Amino acid sequence: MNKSLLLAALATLLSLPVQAADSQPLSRGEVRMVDIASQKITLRHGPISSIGMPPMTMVFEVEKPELLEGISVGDRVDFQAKQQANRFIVTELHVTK
Ligand SMILES: [Cu+2]
Repeated sequence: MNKSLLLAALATLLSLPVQAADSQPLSRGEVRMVDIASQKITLRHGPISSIGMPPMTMVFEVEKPELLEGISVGDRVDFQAKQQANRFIVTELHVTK
């Protein structure tokens, strides 16, 4: 294998985790509490594969306050969350019909 092929193969390998993170499926949840003032939402959620979390009920921060617009207790939602140290942050949130 020549050097440029090797570099191309390496670049492909290195880019894989990024692509996998982008294509993570949304997780399912049900809204238990919405706290607009502190930008937090309590969800009873299913498994979150992107951060390896089993189903539970817990509080998340939201990345942007707009994510909480139109969200009510009892809504079923699809969402995406990320972990930053010991903080869990919702980055995407949609009510499912
Ligand atoms: Cu959890």
